[in-house]
Amino acid sequence: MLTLYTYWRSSTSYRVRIMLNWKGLPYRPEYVSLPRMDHRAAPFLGTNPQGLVPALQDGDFELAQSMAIFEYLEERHPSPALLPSDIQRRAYVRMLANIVACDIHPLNNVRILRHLEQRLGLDEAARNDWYATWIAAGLQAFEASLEHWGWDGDYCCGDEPGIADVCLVPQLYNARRFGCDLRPYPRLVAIAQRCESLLPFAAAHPSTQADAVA
Ligand SMILES: N[C@@H](CCC(=O)N[C@@H](CS)C(=O)NCC(=O)O)C(=O)O
Repeated sequence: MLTLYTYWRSSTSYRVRIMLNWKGLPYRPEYVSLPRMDHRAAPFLGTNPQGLVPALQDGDFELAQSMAIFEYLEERHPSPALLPSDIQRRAYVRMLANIVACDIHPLNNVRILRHLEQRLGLDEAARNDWYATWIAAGLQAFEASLEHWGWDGDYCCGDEPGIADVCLVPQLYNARRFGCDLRPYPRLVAIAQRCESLLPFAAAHPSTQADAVA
């Protein structure tokens, strides 16, 4: 049985919950509260010394970083796949996923926002402006890329969701949470809506997690 160290509102944990559900892999959730700073204390630091969720335990093997967890799960449990079979399509969906994983999420993570407020003295309005700026830059790039490369279908690449969709949906959840305007991204919103109607995505939604706080 797999163990997932997760926090309901963590978008990177949300990614891994979707991956596990998509592949039909049962797991035991181990809840790590970010507001309580559980991620910076024992015992969690014994699992991931970087002090960030998610982390996955498979037997006595522990792994952190959602995208590394993705590659591990995809290789270990190739079917149902989250990568297309065609090499160029595989590269394409990784490119889209990296817009979120490398160019949006790291700039807007909790520790960055906390640093802006507590060390650099930004007020809430300035912090939200920072957040919205990097969300907009990334989502614009994602939306424009779908148009530029012209892949069609119901999802980011064709008619099956994949790793790009797995990254997109939690990022849009975060954007909504922070009140970002999503009207400039009609393709992204439509794709996410389709994904959210699928059980593996719905069952991974933050609001359905046992550690969710109203
Ligand atoms: N690149 C990492 C990022 C992990 C990460 O930053 N997780 C966030 C939650 S979404 C976290 O633990 N934040 C705690 C903090 O910033 O103090 C991944 O993809 O797993």
